[in-house]
Amino acid sequence: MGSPSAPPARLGAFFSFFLFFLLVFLAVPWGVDGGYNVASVAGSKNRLKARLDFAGGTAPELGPDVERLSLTASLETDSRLHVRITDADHPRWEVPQDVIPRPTPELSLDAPRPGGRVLSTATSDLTFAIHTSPSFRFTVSRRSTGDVLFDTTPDLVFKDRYLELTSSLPADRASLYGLGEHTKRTFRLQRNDTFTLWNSDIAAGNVDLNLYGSHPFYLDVRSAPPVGSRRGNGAGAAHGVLLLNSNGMDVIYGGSYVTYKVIGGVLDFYFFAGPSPLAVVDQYTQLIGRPSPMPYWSFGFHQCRYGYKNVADLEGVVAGYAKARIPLEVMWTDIDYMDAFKDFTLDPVNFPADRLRPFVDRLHRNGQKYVVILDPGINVNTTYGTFIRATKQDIFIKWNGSNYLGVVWPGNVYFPDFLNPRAAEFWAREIAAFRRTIPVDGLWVDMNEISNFVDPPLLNALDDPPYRINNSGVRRPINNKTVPASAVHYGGVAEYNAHNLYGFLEARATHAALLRDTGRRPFVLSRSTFVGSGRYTAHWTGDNAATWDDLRYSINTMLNFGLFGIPMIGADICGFGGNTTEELCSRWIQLGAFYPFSRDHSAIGTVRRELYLWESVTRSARKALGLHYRLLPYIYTLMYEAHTTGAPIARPLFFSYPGDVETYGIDRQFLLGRGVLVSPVLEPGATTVTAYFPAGRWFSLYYYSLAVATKTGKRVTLPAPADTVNVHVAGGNILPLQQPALTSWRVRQSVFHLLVALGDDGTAAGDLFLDDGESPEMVGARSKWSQIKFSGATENGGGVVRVRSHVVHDSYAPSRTLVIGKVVLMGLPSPAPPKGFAVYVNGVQVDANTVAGAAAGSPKNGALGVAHVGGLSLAVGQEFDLKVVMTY
Ligand code: MIG
Repeated sequence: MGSPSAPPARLGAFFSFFLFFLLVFLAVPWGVDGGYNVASVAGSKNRLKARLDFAGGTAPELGPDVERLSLTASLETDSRLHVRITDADHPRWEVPQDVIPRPTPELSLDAPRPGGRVLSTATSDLTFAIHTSPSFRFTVSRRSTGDVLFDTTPDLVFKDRYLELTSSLPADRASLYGLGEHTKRTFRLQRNDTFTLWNSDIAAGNVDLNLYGSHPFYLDVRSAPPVGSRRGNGAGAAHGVLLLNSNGMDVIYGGSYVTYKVIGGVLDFYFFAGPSPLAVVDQYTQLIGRPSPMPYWSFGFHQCRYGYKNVADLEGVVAGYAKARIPLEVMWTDIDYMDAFKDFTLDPVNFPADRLRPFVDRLHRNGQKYVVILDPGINVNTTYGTFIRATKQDIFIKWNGSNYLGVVWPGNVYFPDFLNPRAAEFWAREIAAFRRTIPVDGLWVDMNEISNFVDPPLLNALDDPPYRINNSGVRRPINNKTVPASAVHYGGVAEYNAHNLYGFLEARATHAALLRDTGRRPFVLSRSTFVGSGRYTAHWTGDNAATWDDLRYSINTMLNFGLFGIPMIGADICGFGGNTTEELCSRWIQLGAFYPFSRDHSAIGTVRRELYLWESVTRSARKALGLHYRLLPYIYTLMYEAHTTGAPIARPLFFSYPGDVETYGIDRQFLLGRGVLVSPVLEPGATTVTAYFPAGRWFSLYYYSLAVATKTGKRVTLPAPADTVNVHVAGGNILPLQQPALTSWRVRQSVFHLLVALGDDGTAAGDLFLDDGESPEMVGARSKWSQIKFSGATENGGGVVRVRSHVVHDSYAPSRTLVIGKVVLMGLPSPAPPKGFAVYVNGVQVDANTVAGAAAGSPKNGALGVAHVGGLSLAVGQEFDLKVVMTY
């Protein structure tokens, strides 16, 4: 190679070789050189402790290096590895135990014994190893495949206000998701994506900026086993990585590496073994807390607007929905209802109690709900009761010796310090008192990043740390448009450390307040969130714009919050900012009807966008929401799954098809649960949609007919007329459905249908969870619920289909009076495939008794048969064995 006689091809090869190194050189994150040496290691097979000594050589402008570090690593469960690196000699800020309770390394490492530098047990798929050359670094590997999942570089930096750690990634095999909150153009991370985490009131219409919440968690799916891997096909193995840290940070994803640059706290990593994506979120939410159950009604459709003028305006909107026969479950009111934007007050002219209260009572009589907004800032005003009580309780955030004075909608405000237990108590009392006047069903907590209309001055070093995170994309000071980092919370905690926790803490206090006052399951919607917020709150994506781009990006954010353990998530339907158009709004409700949290909302001064305002939008809304309401029992069952296992309600395709690498980049479609695929139109002027269908059979949920059958997965262009969104169910699933109605309360009383979509193997399965939808706990000692498992299978080469129900739990009494009136069988095998065939139901038995009057109807021709078995009356809470005999 390189000899003078080398042919040009080899010269070319030489140059590509050279170019390769040049690229590698350019791709390596040249951060701050640092490093530590391993001074000692002690431990056992599943826990170890190491001491690291500073080896020298880092940027002095970022402050002095911490001389001695302490590392603890522990296999806390069979699927969770915890690695924590902190100052060996001085305590540092960490996410409080009270925020995320977790086993402390001290507790789990009582008696370290001398041992190796490796953690590995027979039952854990994760292994951990400390390496000492050229200096300290560590790796996390998957034992079953030998795949290295996390592989730190030796240039660890640990200063008081600057921590830096990089892990290499196999660029060709790793697909990463998560890290937020940011509006992203794609769901899968792109090389050179950077994520600044610093909660900020920045409109969601901006891509790639730090928004309202902080979630330093990613999920990594590896597409193929590493070269030379010890065991079979590792394709689709997923793991999760959390950096449990509430300080500001930049996370840089370079394709072949991920770098964390953090301005405080400790390096507290958790690794979740998966290997399925569902297992990762299960393991993740086991640590950070399971998603709170949401009331049944919150899965209905919500209408809001910033700028409703008065109670008559609200009444007109409710009437508009009723007249158009579009479901409306929840009416909302933004800050307009308040007297001069003061929390817990009513505008005496436009929203007086004697007008608003009867309005809310009427909603309630009609089975509808009412939610209002609260902002954290309490107006500084000595004639305002809430302010007087808060002042007496002394619960505000402090700064420079007195309450920190900010400016938000009401003018001058102080902010309750929700780290102070007295603040939560104050909040609960104000909410309870307000509910005596207006019995709201839920609360919406906005502006809790905290948003501030003024920029506080820089008081001390905390306000201007040596490393500037990329706040707002321009490295603007962390103090801008929020409470100063030098502000002080209860217990002397600096805002610098606790900033990202404020929304979490306010949502927690609001959740507790509602629970205490109502005794029912709270509904809280919070703009700002942190790791674990799903325990208390739903989330919406914030101030998007009425653009086709934002319509599309809403899927990415929705899927991300599913990973973050906040499955109740949606974007402002029809777009918040700017003027929407009829077509955009029509397509938006077609997608938004399938957001777990489905709310139309818009900004003051923009065109109104209630769904009944246009004929075409009305048609779309009726059709999409009609299907959504039929799916309510299925969706609510997904809430149960989310609450008990962390499974997102809206999921990326790879959650069900992790072995299909084609699904890894799909973010224009998503799944509800395991097998309902939503493929919305996301472009203007389109009358078709090109959608990817993973291997299997897919049936239209509108036509109950086979739409796509594929052995390998394929892209299909489907008609998408103006009023229609494509929604399909995968073979293998059984969906419990009810009848559409204008409120969920009416849906709940209607007859069930079971939709049995048989898979290629002739079987199907599905679940149903039922309770009253509003008891505080979904499952627990005091709650009553029913859980039923359905299974379907063909017998006799398709001549018989058996559908069985297995009652796992049945303490929710109405499940005995609710009945399944109809079973639809889809995917009946064809004896003569190319020609098509007709199928007739010949007899129906329940538990071996022939059912008189069970009518068989509408056989269909086609490659796979469909049969409707009506006239049934199968009690939901009782086991049955339904046998349908077919002739062809
Ligand atoms: O400064 O309450 O994201 O949904 O309509 C704006 C008025 C304050 C921001 C929220 C938006 C809400 C608006 N709020």
